[in-house]
Amino acid sequence: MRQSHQLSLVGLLLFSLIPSQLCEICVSQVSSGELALIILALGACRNSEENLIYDYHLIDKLENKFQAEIENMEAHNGNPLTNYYQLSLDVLALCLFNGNYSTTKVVNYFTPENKNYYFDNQFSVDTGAMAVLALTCVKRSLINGQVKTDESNLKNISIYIKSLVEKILFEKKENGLIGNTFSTGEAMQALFVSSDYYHENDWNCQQTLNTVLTEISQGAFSTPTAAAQVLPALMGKTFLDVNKDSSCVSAAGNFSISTQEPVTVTTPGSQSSISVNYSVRINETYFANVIVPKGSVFLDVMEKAQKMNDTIFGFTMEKSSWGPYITSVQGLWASNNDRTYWELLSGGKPLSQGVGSYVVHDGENLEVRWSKY
Ligand code: B12
Repeated sequence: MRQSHQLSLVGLLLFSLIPSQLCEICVSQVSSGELALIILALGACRNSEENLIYDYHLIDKLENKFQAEIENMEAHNGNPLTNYYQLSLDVLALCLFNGNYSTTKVVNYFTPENKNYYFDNQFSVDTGAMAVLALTCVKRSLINGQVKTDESNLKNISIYIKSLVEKILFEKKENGLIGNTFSTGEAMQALFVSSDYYHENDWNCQQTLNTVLTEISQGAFSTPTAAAQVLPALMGKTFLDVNKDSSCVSAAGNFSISTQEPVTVTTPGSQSSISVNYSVRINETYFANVIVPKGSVFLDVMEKAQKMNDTIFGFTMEKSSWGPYITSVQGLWASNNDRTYWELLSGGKPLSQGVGSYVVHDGENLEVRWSKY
């Protein structure tokens, strides 16, 4: 057979395999939490898209991924493949879409003292909030009798929710934010579903909402993921509403906020370049003074330093829903099994934005530090 014929036959074969194979490949590459989010998104609208969950057996696949997370914890000192935010998304999606999960395992792994709720000894409000949503779903299924279990599991789940809600409320700031700007929307969702566990006076919802709206108008939620995470709370909705009968269009209501992107004004004669101090800290610290155009982000500084000295400032990153995530510097790779990562700091303080969004300032001391969480 001539080579061109062979090629077209191979092409035809590949083409006929593509839809199902491609989906298999995609699903095997995503993390457990990404798959859970896909299921939640597909299930949010009562239309044909919802069938994809069942046509492609996404629930079975999520059950396997959740199991892999648990096995990794057993093999690696209690550290999941990803993190507890994603394990909570897994339990939430399995619970909402009638997947199989063991209530006893949930009770064993989601104790509020578990180290995975903390990063560097700091309670992660985002993680705690997602766990409250997952545990509330499990609790409701137990009460409705959809899932059978013994009384002690139900009692423990209630105790966990109460304790996590206390920890979330403990992170409430004077201006009403809970944790930081980006965790507040998820904390609000957790507080919406757990009002039996705190007193009315413990949380001023209106104050929190007003501060979030102010932050929105200042452009804090311009990243699509940040906007997606805060939107349900602004609509008074939670992830537990995802499988309720509602058409997505009517849920949009008449909600409107105008946002203003921060404008950078360049007056004639103003500086067009700035100088920043950049350092990489492992055991010792490596310094560089870097000149970048005004308005540059942290990533521009890292790229410039890398050009100056690839051995010392060389780095890798991967795309994520929040933008570029730094995975290695000087060939030293972050690892979930060891709980290590590359922390971003300015003036010695951790940043609350990533390298792709954080705009650097003249004279600033920027640092990427090899850290444990
Ligand atoms: C778990 C987590 C981490 C873990 C990630 C490793 C792990 N074990 O999974 C650790 C503790 C290492 C971490 C580090 C950081 N994080 Co973090 N993290 C989270 C958390 C709680 C869940 C992320 C997740 O799994 N999402 C679900 C999956 C399905 O989505 P995903 O996009 O595939 O998830 C991946 C990325 O989100 C990535 N990632 C995690 N954090 C960050 C931060 C940024 C800026 C980027 C680009 C990517 C990224 O890791 C996830 C797993 O692979 C979120 C909370 C939230 N509300 O989203 C905060 C969150 C995303 N992190 C945040 C921040 C600021 C950081 C740091 C920049 C902190 C710092 N000063 O160093 C660093 C990242 C630095 C870097 N190397 O680029 C902010 C981002 C806010 C923003 N506007 O950009 C969030 C929203 C927390 C918050 N409320 O402030 N983080």
